Amino acid sequence: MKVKICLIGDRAVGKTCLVKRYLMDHFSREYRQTMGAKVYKKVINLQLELREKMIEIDMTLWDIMGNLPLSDLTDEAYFRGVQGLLVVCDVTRRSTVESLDNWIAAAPESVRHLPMYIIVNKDDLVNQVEIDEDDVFRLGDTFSSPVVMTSAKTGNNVQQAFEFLAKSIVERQLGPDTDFLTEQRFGVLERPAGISAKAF
Ligand SMILES: Nc1nc2c(ncn2[C@@H]2O[C@H](COP(=O)(O)OP(=O)(O)OP(=O)(O)O)[C@@H](O)[C@H]2O)c(=O)[nH]1
Ligand SMILES: [Mg+2]
Repeated sequence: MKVKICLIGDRAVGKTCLVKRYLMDHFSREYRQTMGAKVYKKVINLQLELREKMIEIDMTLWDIMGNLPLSDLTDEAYFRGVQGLLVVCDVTRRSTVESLDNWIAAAPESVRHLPMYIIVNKDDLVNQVEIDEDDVFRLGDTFSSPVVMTSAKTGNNVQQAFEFLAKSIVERQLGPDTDFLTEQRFGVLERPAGISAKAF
């Protein structure tokens, strides 16, 4: 199954570093601003616990530059076919949290209702933290989305962030597991006497 994910959020919050940590298990201190958008690919096998099956995902990651004029976000090209968003802010800069609203508001209407995770990155910089736990909970409520604290530097929660989102997308695409529901229904119904299992 193909999955397209876009990363958005202010400049220098760590979008490119998160992608590089996930894809190459690599981190660089050097800041090189992304120009426009950069597209990455990765094929993974995702275990879908509820369905007890493994699925191959052909993942495309769109790493979009942070100091893009927000009006450019309405540009169809970035979001064409997107199925989920990682909206990234920086735990050491409160302004990057405050601008999450603007990023989400600037995305096309259809995109705003897709599965989304709020990523609070740079969790390793414990002495420079500008947002507290309450802010994190509030973020989740405001955007009705899971919030994940990550560090591209240490790798903390990075793989989880990408793969939890991928799982939400896949579950949404696959819809209810009808086999599972059927099994459950057979389990709870009393089978009337004289009727074969097949006919039932
Ligand atoms: N300590 C620490 N530094 C980080 C982390 N993630 C990124 N950085 C640093 O933050 C700076 C910006 O990282 P990038 O990944 O280039 O940021 P970006 O969001 O892609 O920025 P734009 O391309 O301008 O939108 C770099 O100097 C990184 O080394 C992290 O988790 N911890
Ligand atoms: Mg970048």
